[in-house]
Amino acid sequence: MNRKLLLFAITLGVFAVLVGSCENESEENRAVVIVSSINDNAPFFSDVLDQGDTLYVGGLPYTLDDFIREDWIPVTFYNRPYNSITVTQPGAPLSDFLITRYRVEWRRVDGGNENEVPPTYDGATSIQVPSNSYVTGGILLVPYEVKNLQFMQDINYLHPVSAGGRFPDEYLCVADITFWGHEVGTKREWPLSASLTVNFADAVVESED
Ligand SMILES: [Ca+2]
Repeated sequence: MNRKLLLFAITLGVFAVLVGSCENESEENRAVVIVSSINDNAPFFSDVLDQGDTLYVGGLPYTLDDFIREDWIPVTFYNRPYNSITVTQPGAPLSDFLITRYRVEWRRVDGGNENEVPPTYDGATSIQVPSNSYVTGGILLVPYEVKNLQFMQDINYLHPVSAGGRFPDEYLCVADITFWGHEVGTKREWPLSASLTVNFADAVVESED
């Protein structure tokens, strides 16, 4: 094989690899699903303790009606049909996408103790997003047990700074959320991610008697 023929053969080989790669990508990406919005495009305030209807009686905290509220947030997904070679009509069953699970990971952004964040949480869901559609689902962001952790209790109204607690204080955090799902009719999982600012504090809404 002379030099020119060898170069031509190498060029053909590279071209074949490139075409093969493109075909593989189009096979794997008939739809592009994104997180269009999370918590209606707003940061989330997490109340670590709900004081109920009565905050104080006779100058003392009235705790019998206090309770912890779990936090749920809306997440909107958008499924955009996508491929460059194979034509798939919007609305075709193969383009529908099913969100099946998610993971919430936390980090402090206020310079505070980086270990004082909620533990990583894995949730399951089943949110089907038809092709060329927006769908909003709800996910559990902060489970009950998180607000029972000592560092969370330290910032509720029962633990003021004057008594050795940290109230009023707040923890500024970011929740990094990864969703996984797959096209309906396939098993190949795809991740998509979003982040949300979450501030933990105690919202005391009633003045002392
Ligand atoms: Ca109360």
